[in-house]
Amino acid sequence: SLPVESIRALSDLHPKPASLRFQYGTAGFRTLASVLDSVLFRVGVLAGLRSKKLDGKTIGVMVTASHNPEQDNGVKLVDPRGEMLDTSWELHATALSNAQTTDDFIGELEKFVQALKIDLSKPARVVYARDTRPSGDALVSSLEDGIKAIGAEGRNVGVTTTPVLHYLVRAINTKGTKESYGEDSEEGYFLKLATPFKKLVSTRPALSPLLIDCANGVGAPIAERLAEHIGTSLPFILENASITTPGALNNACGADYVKTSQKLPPSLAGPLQPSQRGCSLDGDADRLMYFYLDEQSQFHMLDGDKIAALVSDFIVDLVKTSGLDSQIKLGVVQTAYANGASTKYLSERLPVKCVPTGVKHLHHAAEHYNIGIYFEANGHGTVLFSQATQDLLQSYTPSTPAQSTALDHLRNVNQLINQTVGDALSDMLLVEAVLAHRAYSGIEWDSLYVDLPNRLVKVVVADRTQFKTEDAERRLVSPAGLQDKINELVRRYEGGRSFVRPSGTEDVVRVYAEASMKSQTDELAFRVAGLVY
Ligand code: 16G
Ligand code: ZN
Repeated sequence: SLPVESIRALSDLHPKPASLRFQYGTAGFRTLASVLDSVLFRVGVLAGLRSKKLDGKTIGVMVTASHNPEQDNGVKLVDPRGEMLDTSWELHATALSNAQTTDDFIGELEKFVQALKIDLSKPARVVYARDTRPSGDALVSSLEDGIKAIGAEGRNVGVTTTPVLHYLVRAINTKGTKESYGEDSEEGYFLKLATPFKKLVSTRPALSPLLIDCANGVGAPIAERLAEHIGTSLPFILENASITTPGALNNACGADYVKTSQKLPPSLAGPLQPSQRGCSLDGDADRLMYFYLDEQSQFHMLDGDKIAALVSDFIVDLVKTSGLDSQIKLGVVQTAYANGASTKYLSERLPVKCVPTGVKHLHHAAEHYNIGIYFEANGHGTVLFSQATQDLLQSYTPSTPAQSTALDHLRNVNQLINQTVGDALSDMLLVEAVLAHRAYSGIEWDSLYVDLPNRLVKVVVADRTQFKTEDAERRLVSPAGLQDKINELVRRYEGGRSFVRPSGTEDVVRVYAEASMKSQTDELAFRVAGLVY
């Protein structure tokens, strides 16, 4: 039965603030760090129960608020294969976090254990980590109390990136099996990335140094250690690496800043030379944006859609050259935020599917292909190779030297990619490897297609739950009649497209618009926003 006494004693140390309602959303729980203590404790208990439910498999817990301001924090659970928490458990997490008193919490737990038939005699294992936020240390202590209360075994990884934690969960759970993912240590992670990268670029002319904007977050120390493993094959120049300066995290820098403002972080105006490649990580290093300055020092952004185009082309070519194109079906997954020009470009080359926002939707859709490529425009993405495809890559015997080289490259690409979740550092090495093979500079990569001007606007509304969508968020079904009005507006703009959806992470409604001309795009976005307000 439940260790009620230990849960009660420890739960009393982590009371839920009255009048607050928490929700496990697309990014787990995320809000002001100062109100998260009880949530962390309860997530510790829940992680233990999830592990017991899955026969003692190790569950991951990541304490981070990604690109949010420094005073926020958050927490999300990672399932045994290194993937997002199963959707059905999101509701359980929300329910447990909102129990008002310790008694209510224990009552909810008892109901929950019974309903899900959780065998409490099973072992429980939890591995956890946090980003560099100053609030992280105390929140991890609260989490540890929860892990202890349920009698689970905890492993603290300390300060690391979200993708490293996902990697570790998969590595721990596949240890000693034929699907082994590598050593279950940060060292194992660096080797997983560095070894295939060095092989991929070894026959290519040396890459020029890459400037990396670390958002003053955990990407900085991890990139620094990755650099030691990468060596001279790709020199890193780390910028915005001040992880102890109060208020610096994600402040006017990082991947989200670059994507939303479509500008170079002011701190990079000096360090980034014309024609040099640069990229930005977000606060937990699971998003990546590229950019460069042209000869006129004009800023150009290469977002998740451009990464998808670059990577898809490369993989399509390798599959064809290796002689495996009849056996490997590729596909790309995007969301409604994908630039229309990228969707057009990709659709001319391979199947493209559109799904609702959020990694879990993209990830699951990508699993339907032998090789599934997914990137959100915001820079979060990865490439999934099905197990059968990985086996095929191992067993296939090429019949020409060209096939053999392409096969080697495919094997290395498969190794290099962190397939558990979007990983800015893994994606960055993948991009660099493709650029080396294509002999592309930023300009050539950028010219694969020309982005349509686009604009994103946030609207604060009385009740965002009134906004309901269908067709992968491209159409509103509620409030009634609103979509018709949007359609009518969109028709008046050349190349116009616009959609409205409630945010899953903020109490706002988002409006996206694109059109052939910049001024028209802004006008369309604001007029649609006017309809929503
Ligand atoms: C979260 C999602 C991200 C999505 C974003 C949308 C994960 C791990 N992250 O950050 O994929 O793009 O939310 O936010 O799923 P929004 O709903 O506020 O627009
Ligand atoms: Zn992130």
